[in-house]
Amino acid sequence: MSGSASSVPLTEARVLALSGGVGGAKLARGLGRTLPDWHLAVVCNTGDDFSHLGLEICPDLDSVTYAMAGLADAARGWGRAGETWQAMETLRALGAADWFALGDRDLGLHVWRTERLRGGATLSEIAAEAAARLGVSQHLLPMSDDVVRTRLVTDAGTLDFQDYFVRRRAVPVVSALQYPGAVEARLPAPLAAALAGGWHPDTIVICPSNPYLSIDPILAIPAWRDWLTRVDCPIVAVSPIVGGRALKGCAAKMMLELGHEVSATTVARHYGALLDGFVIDTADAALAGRIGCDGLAVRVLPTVMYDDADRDALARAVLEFAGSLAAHAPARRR
Ligand code: FO1
Repeated sequence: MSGSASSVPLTEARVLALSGGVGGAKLARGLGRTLPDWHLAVVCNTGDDFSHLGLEICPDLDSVTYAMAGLADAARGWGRAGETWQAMETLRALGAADWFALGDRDLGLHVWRTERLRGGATLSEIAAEAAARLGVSQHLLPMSDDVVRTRLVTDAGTLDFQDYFVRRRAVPVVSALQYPGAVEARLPAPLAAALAGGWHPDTIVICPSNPYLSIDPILAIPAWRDWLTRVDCPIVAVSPIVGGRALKGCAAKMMLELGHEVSATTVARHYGALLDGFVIDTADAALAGRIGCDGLAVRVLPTVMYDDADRDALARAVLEFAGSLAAHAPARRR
């Protein structure tokens, strides 16, 4: 297999999912297992990407790739199962930076990607090739082939994402987020080509990812926002906030620091008129009326995913919900 990895064009995809890493990857896996091969395209946040120890690291693309391929470490949510850490031990002994843990198996992907990027391949080509070579029969795409980075304005200064999230363990208090590069960034080349040919998906799913860290970098790209505002299919988001808490990561902490109530309602308001449907957890059933009062369709479902049965059940229910919205041809809210 050479450069373009899979011969299946993106236009085969019927469902497009927007995802960050850990939480989003779980639903992406369920969607992939539920839909026929190549019917799903997952677009991954690349605002978390960074250069480290001479390597190009793409955490969310890799988390989704590993999840879809069945290679992910279930407990950590990032990196590979059965990982060993001998390269890190050597790096530590040499006095190199060891705050970002690169497992031995995982390292191979970073080395290969860095070489491919230096050889002139685009991130879209590399993501598709990595996925196909690891046995994934779904389309995986970066949000852009251009460089967009997430930066956080905090009480410890303006920080690059991984410096904030991993090195400083998300402790600094966040007052604003920046996405340098977003305004100039283009849609990833395979998506731009598919859209130029008149393709559109039947459903768009915003996975239960951190809205500020994982989905906003995508929405900060004007070409993405323009397309999502115009696209003629239901857009359904799944809340990453359950019972007033984030299942993983720092979404709840950040929500508070940005002056919002920690609630699924805040997530729905954050996405606003972009959405046609919103899925909240059974723990938040009491919020359905409040969230739906401005015409947004709300579905209450068990959204906490412990295993593949949970992921598949949520994926099926989300697709059924989106299908019901399409069938009833709602007046577009955007
Ligand atoms: N997250 C951590 O909390 N600590 C780590 O050392 C770490 C290493 C790492 C290596 C490769 C990779 O793909 C992801 C990694 N992550 C690590 C996760 C990552 O930083 C974040 O979970 C995402 O960027 C947020 O979605």
